[in-house]
Amino acid sequence: MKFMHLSDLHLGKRVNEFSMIEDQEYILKQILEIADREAVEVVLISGDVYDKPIPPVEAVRLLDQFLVDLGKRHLPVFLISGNHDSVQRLSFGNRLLAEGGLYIAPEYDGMLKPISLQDEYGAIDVFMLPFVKPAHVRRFHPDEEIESYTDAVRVALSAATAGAEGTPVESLRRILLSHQFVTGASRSDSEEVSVGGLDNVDAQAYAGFDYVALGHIHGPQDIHFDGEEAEGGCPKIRYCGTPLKYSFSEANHEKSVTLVEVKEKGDVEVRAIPLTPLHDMRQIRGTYLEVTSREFYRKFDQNDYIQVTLTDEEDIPDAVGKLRIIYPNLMKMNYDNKRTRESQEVDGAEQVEQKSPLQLFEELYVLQNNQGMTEEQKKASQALIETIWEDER
Ligand SMILES: [Mn+2]
Repeated sequence: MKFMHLSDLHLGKRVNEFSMIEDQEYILKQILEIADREAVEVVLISGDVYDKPIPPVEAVRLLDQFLVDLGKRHLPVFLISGNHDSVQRLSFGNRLLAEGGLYIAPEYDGMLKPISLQDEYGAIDVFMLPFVKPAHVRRFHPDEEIESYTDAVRVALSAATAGAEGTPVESLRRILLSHQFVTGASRSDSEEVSVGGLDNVDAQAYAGFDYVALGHIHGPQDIHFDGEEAEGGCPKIRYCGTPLKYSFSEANHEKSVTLVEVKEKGDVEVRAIPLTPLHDMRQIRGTYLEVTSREFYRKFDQNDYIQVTLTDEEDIPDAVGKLRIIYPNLMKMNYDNKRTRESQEVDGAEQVEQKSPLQLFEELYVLQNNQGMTEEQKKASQALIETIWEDER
């Protein structure tokens, strides 16, 4: 059976104040084309469907359209909530929607019952564990010792029951959707994982599954399972990543969807299909003259989401406004020069009182620009200071 594994759509997200909704609409269409081309049979969406617990209307519309488009293709869809979603809001109507093949994980209630699918090799049980914290799991398993996220996931999964009756355990294949930070995963800037790093789950907690479709971490990556081998081999554990770049730390990612082909027990094949965004995310650097030369910008799409790092020693007046003429989707601009590289300490009050206004101003200038004033600038400043003082008398 052929699964498509998606996660972290973050519908409704704004990146550096730019709405991503058009980019998201574009990429969801591309995902549908891939589903058609690859003859995908089941879609898994592993959390962070929306960017916010109360998503904007256009994000709700977009998800609705995407689910309708999948429904038209008669593809069963499994969807769990991530830490950005509100599990109660996202799972509204889930018992009714399940009738139509749209399975949305309800709020965690201490149980984990699978939906059973059938293919030529027998039954495949699909389990859905929405994003959980230790407190969620503790509430339903008060007798278990749950101190960490690893404990929470382990205990939650230990309550997993078998779905289809009659399929012998040794040939039963088990798929899990989960949205957690698994130990060892490499992060990027857009995840908003809680700081402190106490939220990680050891991969061993996922023993006993054939494929674990993870969400939460935004770069696509396989997770190495170093636990004791369960019967039927190690699980394949993978983050499929976001369909779009959501921070400049992801500028060099290749975004993709993950296709998972599950054959007989022990035979799971994973493939990434690259996605091409409406606007790429790109970091460029150079002097103002360099980055505004045609020779420079004709090598890529000027409509990309751009971060410019200017290396000029002197600030360019209204640089953002000017750069936006060439790069309309300029998201960020910063300087990398002597001024931004070095920081200096400010003197205490006593030393300040002994200095002349010009000396103080000169120090401020050096602090900001990491170079002294020219003689001309000194003269102009001195004249200005005298004029101001004259007025005050
Ligand atoms: Mn996320």
